Amino acid sequence: MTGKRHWDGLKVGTPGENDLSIMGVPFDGAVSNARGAAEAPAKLRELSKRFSPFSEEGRDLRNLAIYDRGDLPYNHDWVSYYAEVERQALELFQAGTLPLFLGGDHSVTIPLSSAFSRYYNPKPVGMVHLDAHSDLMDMYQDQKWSHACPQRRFLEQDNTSPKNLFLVGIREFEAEEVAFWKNNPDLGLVTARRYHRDGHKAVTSEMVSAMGGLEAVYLSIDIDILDPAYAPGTGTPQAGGLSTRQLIELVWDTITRLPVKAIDLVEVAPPVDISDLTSRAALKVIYEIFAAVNSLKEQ
Ligand SMILES: [Mn+2]
Repeated sequence: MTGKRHWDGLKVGTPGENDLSIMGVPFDGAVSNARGAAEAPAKLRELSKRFSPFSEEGRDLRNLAIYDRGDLPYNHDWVSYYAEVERQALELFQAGTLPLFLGGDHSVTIPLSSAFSRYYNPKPVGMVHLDAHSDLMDMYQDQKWSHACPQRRFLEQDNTSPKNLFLVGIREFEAEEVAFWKNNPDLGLVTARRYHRDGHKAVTSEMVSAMGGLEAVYLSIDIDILDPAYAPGTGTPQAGGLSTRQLIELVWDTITRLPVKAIDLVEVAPPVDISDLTSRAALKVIYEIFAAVNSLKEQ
């Protein structure tokens, strides 16, 4: 494992003793449009040097122990790379602390959520997916491991089901995804428009009542849930999205109200960004993830 570790001001944890483990998965071989997400883990660590170890409400994060395993170096053989991602993710689940995985494009959620489902099997597991896209394609551009497919792959695990998948922020579909949604009325799918019209409280209550009975939930954050005004630097930006403020509130509610046991943040693409706006938005979300985890520790 290589990779620079910063998260300045936070306590450096060890593999056995930490509150949160970070692993970078710098893979962007599965995107359909602009590449560059492979550069996100290094960029986020670099910018973290300038982030204060206090949350936006003044919560002191200096006692939060972070163990950063670095990045899993990218190789061009998907099969062996994904097998390695899955193996290393499984090790993190076995270590018993909360992992935060930094993509990479959204295809990395395929091996990561596979490790997660396998670890908790036979207990049912859930997924909260915050994204402009539902990623429910069976195949995309002749590829089952496209970044358009992770939630279909997740639903192939035998301890998952559409009723334990909750998507928020969706505003772009392929025909097959609309058909899948209509054929699976249990699927929790909140479009960006419905989020806007029903409001944050109604949507998060719906999410908690859908998933509250589970013991383990995976939170997958695609930065393109944000409107391109907030996050222009991503492979497939889509107008009409959420604000950074709304995403931070969604992340807080998910972590503090559901049993979140894994988190990923994907699709930040520094080479197509403007003044690092997207990376900074992602880091803001990451530091509020730290704060939410810290708030649970204090309970
Ligand atoms: Mn997306």
